[in-house]
Amino acid sequence: MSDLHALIQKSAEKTESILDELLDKEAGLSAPVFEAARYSSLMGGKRLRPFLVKQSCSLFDVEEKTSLRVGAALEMIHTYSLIHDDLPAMDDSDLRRGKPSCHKAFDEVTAILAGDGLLTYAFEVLSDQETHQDPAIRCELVRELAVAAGMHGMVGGQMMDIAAEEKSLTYQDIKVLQDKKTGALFRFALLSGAIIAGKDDQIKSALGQYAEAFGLIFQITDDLLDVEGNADQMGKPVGQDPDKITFVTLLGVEGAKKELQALEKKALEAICLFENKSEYLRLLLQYVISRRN
Ligand code: GRG
Repeated sequence: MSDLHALIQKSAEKTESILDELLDKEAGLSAPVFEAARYSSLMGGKRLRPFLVKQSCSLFDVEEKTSLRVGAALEMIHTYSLIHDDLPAMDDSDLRRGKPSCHKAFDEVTAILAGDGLLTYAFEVLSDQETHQDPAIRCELVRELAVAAGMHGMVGGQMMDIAAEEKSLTYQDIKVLQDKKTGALFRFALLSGAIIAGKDDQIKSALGQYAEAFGLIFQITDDLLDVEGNADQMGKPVGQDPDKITFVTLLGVEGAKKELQALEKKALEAICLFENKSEYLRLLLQYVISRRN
């Protein structure tokens, strides 16, 4: 497992450095939006999504420059979603990763614009020929990320989450909601290597099945951390909304832990066709299950 930790750390450093390179420092009247985008993009985070892009790309020997740029574009979308989620109109959160959230460090207008800027810049990066020489592959990456991030994916899931407040949801409802809200970006990450390498539907379906289980494992762990976690390690308060229906309120702590084991088994089965090349995807499941932030 220590190998995996070192690999995640190295991949996170490379993601930080490409984000630093891609995100300009501008002078003049537009400077605050650049500063706020850099502030939120370079303030840490586990960089799990770019790591998944890297692992998916490693299965098919994709060039590192391509996987880094795809990972950076995806991280920009993730960062935009966190900036907007922290706003008073949504989660109203003053802290993110233990530091003032974007609208607290700057102001609401700048935070909204920084989120919008990161969202659109992600597609500028993906569609640039520096990302891949084949325009058909760039186009497929752009389309798949748009589907994952937009109303059919993350934005739709966030709407469902907000609209569901005070409604009683079933396990199936929560699964659909979370699959869109957090699962869709993980799915894009895991499919990215197969898209770039032009792989067939059988390969994409195997990665899709792993992604579905991975997304649920990530979310159930997140819900468990909200009950059992430590605010200092999480970098934000925990247990803020005890009335919210989550996997843990529906399954109970022990039920949720059992579900994690079943999902880990499913995910492992889905990627067995990749044999040794999927070693880190296999180890990553326990890493996510035992994470403390
Ligand atoms: C505003 C369109 C829009 C969408 C927001 C994903 C999301 C939708 C909001 C985030 C709310 C939240 C905390 C969800 C729980 C799961 C999650 C995405 C946690 C944060 O992801 P990590 O743990 O974050 O990968 P780091 O800080 O490591 O990057």
